[in-house]
Amino acid sequence: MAKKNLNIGIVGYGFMGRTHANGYHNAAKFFDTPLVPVLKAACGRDATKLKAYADNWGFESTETDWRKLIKRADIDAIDIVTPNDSHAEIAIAAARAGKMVLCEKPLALNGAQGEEMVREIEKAGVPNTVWYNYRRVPAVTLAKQIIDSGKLGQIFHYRANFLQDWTISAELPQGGAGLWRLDAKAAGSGVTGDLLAHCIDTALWLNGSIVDVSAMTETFIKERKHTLTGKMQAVKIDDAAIFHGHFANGSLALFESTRYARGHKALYTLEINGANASIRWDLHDLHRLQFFDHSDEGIVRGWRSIHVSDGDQPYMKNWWVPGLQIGYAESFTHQVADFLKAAAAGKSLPPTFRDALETQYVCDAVLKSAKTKKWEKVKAVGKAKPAAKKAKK
Ligand code: SOE
Repeated sequence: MAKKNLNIGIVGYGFMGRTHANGYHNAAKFFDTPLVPVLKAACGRDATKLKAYADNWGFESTETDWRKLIKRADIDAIDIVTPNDSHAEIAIAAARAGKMVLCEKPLALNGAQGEEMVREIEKAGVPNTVWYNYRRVPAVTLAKQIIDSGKLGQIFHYRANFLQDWTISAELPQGGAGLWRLDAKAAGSGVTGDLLAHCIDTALWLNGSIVDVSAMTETFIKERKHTLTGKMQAVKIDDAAIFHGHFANGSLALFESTRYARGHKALYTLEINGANASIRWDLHDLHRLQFFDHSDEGIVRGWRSIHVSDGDQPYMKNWWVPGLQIGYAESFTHQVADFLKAAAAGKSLPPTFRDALETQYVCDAVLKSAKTKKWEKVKAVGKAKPAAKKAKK
């Protein structure tokens, strides 16, 4: 029997537009999904760039106005890969039009805006997900399985870093395509929403809620030329953010993110220490999971480096043969494949908008604590409403 299609309309065509399009291309080829994604339409304001993107990835049509896109009857799901300041407006309008919504991270500019998005998407009852893609790197998914099996015992510490170095030059402007991440109006915050948010999402998933934080942030370059105005303007984003805090399970949190760690391009590392065992993961070596088990016999006890490429390990039986690894791009393919399964059943895929709101609340508390120089409580996210029921007919 022919599989049903899921018609995708994507808004935006930058770096994330490429990762997602690649994911849509591959998901139903490598995974047995109940729906097959069809690249129906790509949308963006620059018609020339849009056409190049759409032609390259094989989108059937283009739109230069996202409002037109969400009105189209032939679109089932809207994928938002625009700068952060447009996520809310597009997502809410799409949900009200009955479309499924896949939204790039961070969900919103701040918690208050995220709350409105959660309210609207749950009212509409449409399947949704937020692209915190690192959950679906097989080694990270394996970490989740090991933690959930109880092998680590009581958890004492969770620490994570996300280090980059691409904004060190004072000559780098802020704002506009490619550099909107440096413009607080478009991004909401700096590394907190961009990088720390990834660390927080994974941590909430692996180790549960964070209840309070004490943070500091720094803006090293105070003024940058704005690409859109041509003028020197104050930099309002955080260039670096550091916090410590408490998880609800009693373990301690230690997090750092920066774009000023010379030599580090995208060094996302996490480590979790339990009474019986520890786990460590590093994005630069993403197909490996480091595991230390104290119950190993003394003479061979030590850190094992698990090459996550075997058929027993998450997602890997759908790829090549044991021993051959996959990479960053496939985390998006996995998210598409999982979303297709969830959507066919009328469900949202974690991290849902509500899950991503919890990350947003931690980010808010970090930014607030850096200002007040006090410990700040993280707002609690209530329980999700009953699951979305709009399955693809
Ligand atoms: C920033 O450089 C960035 O591209 C983030 O926006 C992504 O979310 C992260 O995965 C890699 O770094």
